[in-house]
Amino acid sequence: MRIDVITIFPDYLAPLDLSLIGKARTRGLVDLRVHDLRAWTHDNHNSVDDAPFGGGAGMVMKPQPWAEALAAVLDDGRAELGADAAPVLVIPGPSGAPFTQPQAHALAEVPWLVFACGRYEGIDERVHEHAREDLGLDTRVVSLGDYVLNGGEVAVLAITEAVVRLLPGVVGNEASLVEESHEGGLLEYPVYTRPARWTAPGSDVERSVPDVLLGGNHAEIARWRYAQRLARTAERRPDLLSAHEASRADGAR
Ligand code: JET
Repeated sequence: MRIDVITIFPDYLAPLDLSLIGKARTRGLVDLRVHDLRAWTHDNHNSVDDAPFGGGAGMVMKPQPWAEALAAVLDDGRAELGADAAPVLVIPGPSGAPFTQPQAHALAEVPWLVFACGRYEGIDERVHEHAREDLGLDTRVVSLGDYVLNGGEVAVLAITEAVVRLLPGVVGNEASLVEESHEGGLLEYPVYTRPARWTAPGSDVERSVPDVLLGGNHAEIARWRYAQRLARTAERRPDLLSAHEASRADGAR
C-alpha cells in the first residue's frame, strides 16, 4: 500500500517511523511519504491560509497550494503505480463522517491512500469539489470523534495505524485481528493474565481472576465472555447495543 500525507507539519508524522508502522515500512509493506504543503507556495511568506469570506473567526486554508500539492502527489504516485491509479483521498475533520473499524477494513483494501491534513478553520470547500469532480478522486471527510483538534495530523496517525495493522503480514497473530473490540458490534470482554490472585502494592484487597477462566470449560468461558461483552457495551456504549440487538433480530448473526 502507498500512503501520501500532505501537511504543514511534516515533523508531526514522525511517529510513523516507529513500532508497527515503522516495521511495516522497513519491510516494504507500506510505502509512506510525507509532503510539506508549503513546498507548493510561491509567495515570500509561504502562506497557506487567508481570512474567511463572509467573516468569522480564524483562517481558512487557501485552495492553490492544495491543488498543486494534489497534482504533484498524483503525478508521483502514478509514475510508481501506473497511469490510471487513483487514490482514495481522506480528509480528517470534525465535520466528517465517523471513522469506524469497518471503514478501516475497507481502506486496508485500497492500494493508495492520500491524507490531507487541514488546520485552522479548515480547507476551502472548493478543494473538495476539485478533488472529486476534476481529479475524480473518491474523497472522504472522516471524523475521529466529536471533539476538535488543531489539525488533521493526529487523526492521520490514528487512521493510518488502524488501517496498516490490518494489512496482510503486518500483525503477527492474524487471529487477534478478527476477535477484538468493535468486531461484531460489541465491546471486547475483560482480559486477565497471571497471577491468578494479585494484591496491588499498598492495597489490602486481593483480587482474583474470575473462576470460570481458570476452569478450562471452553463453552462456559465463551458464554461468560459474551455476557461480559453485552454488559460492558450496555454500560459504556448503549448506542452500539441497540444496533447489535437490531442485527440479531434480523438474524444477521
Ligand atoms: C478532527 C478529526 O479536528 C479534527 O481534524 C482536524 C481539523 C481541524 C480543523 C480543521 C480541519 O479541516 C479539515 C477540513 O475538513 C472539511 O477542511 C481539520 C476531529 N475529529 N476528527
